[in-house]
Amino acid sequence: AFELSERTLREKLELAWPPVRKADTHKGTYGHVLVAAGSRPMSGAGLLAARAALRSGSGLVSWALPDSLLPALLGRLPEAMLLGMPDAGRGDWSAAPPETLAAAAAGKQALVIGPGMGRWNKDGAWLRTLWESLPGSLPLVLDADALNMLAAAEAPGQDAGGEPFAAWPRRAVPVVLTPHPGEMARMCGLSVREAQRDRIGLARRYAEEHGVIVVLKGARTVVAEPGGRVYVNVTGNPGMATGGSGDVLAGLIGGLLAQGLSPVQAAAAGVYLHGAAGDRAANVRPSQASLLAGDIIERL
Ligand code: NPW
Ligand code: AMP
Ligand code: MG
Repeated sequence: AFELSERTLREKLELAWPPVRKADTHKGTYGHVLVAAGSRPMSGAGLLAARAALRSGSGLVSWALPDSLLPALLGRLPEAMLLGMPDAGRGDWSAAPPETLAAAAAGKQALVIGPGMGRWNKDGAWLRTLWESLPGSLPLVLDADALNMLAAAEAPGQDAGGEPFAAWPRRAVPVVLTPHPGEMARMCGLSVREAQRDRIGLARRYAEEHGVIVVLKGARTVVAEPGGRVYVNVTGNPGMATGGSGDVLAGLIGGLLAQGLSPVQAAAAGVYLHGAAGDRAANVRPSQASLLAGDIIERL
């Protein structure tokens, strides 16, 4: 496994680093990311993901959220555009057809799905329908409740088109999955203990078998790509063990994808930057405990 450093980003991942903006560019140059996130009790997850996508440098950010939450959120993130999804007044995603979200993704360069969405879909069929409705060339980040839908599709007796995730049609651009160990355990039918035993091996096998980029989070986050290459992150600190940190990472990776980074470049650069920003936010050891997820965004 390669240690994730700026040198690795440049030399192994062939990323122009540090990123530099050319003078003759405009917001259209830097991509438009759609963030599908948040529900009534977890609208903050959507705010964090969309704000992190903006801080990543993407040109435009749209945030799709349940329609009845819109009035309360107007003005909370003026830089983002809000897209209300049908919600029958419930403030959740249970009445939002996946086809409606797919239509909203037209013309976007990346889509982030999952932070704070909630767990209304018990068999993964919602995500499977979305999967079929989106162009295969659209880069995706699946996080949090989108990963729970993948896990649900795997569970015996469930039905997401009758197939486990490994049998879903491959996309032209590999998807980025960002599980924490609890989500990884659910996706693999393991206990958290088992999932943590061989993090590099598990992430590598999952990436290979499913043709996806796996970001297995936690202290020393592992990034694995199909073909066997693995990167281990060295930035970050336990101050980041706080609600919303992962929602920030998902938005950040989505924003990097929208700017044209490849899935593995966006995942690796996102993980590295997220940890480095978390280190700046914690700054000195005693203040780690007070770190908020929003502080990570402000240090990007
Ligand atoms: P345990 O029991 O704590 O040791 P869930 P969630 C395990 C949204 N949020 N190492 C953990 O283990 C998210 O986006 C909204 C080892 C437990 O078993 C989701 O939509 C916020 N184990 C939703 O909430 C802020 C680890 O995983 C399980 C681990 C639910 O997401 C908060 C817990 O995971 C949140 O982001 C590790 N490093 N990390 C908002 N402000 O709106 C986790 N586990 O049940 O998937 O719950 O991660 O809170
Ligand atoms: P989530 O559980 O989805 O909110 O994601 C938590 C985020 O914080 C991930 O990016 C983790 O890698 C990061 N994180 C959590 N705990 C630690 C830790 N002890 N050291 C470094 N990073 C951490
Ligand atoms: Mg999370």
